[in-house]
Amino acid sequence: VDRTKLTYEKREKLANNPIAKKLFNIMATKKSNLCLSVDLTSTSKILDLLTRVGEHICLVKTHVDIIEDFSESFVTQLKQLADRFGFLILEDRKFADIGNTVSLQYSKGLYKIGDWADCVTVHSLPGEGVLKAISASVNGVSKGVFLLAEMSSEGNLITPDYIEQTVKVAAKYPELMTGFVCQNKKTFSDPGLIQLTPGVQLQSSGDGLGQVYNTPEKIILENGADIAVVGRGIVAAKNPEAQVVIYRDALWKAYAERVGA
Ligand code: 5IU
Repeated sequence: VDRTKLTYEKREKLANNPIAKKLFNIMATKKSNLCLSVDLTSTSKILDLLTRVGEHICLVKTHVDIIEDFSESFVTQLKQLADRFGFLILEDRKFADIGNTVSLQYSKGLYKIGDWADCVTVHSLPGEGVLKAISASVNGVSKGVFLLAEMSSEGNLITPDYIEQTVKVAAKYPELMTGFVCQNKKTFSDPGLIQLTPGVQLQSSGDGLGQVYNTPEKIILENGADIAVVGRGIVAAKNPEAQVVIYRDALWKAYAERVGA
């Protein structure tokens, strides 16, 4: 079967990873397949934006290492907003080291990512030791991984063989795998996994630094995305509250058309 024709409700039942189940459930309940990438460097700006747009998103994506005033109180407040508005937290850390180092980066240091992030992004480049390490670190707590199978940036070095091997290795970790970060429908077929697709914007086709943008319609209807990641399209808009609704509606409409709802 074509996974992209199934509803999020159906796919919730097919997911093995508890975070994937929760995400499918949140999407269906909130009618939102929008992930906001809050690439801001101040905690008050992040918290303020999320207070204003949190009701419209299913997931927030953070880059905790760009924040200049990170604190434990920020994490507490972020989690409170996630509970209040019903969205999950994805730390886009793109782990890419040997397993032992990744388990330290996941659990230790200033950020203790494993304590608060529901899911994280991981490169398959180092081999399956990365997934083994995170599996061991989560210790029975419900956590998830989005494995990078493709990138949105121009000239990235990922090859068809790399993509194929990435999908193969992921199949060994069904309890941990929330989904793939990828750009194409054909990249994987398991309906219990989520396709997270960045590089989405209505007003431009690139950023001059290699980012490539597609429209909400293209990534949902043609490219098979389940969740769209939007950063500057909303964050840098004059009126983020208005933009978030525009993106949310466009993405949901495309999904509804795709599943024939
Ligand atoms: N991001 C990408 N492309 C990728 C991956 C991650 O853009 O292939 I993997 C991240 C980078 C940034 C966000 O945090 O997604 C996109 O932000 P903009 O919508 O502002 O370009």
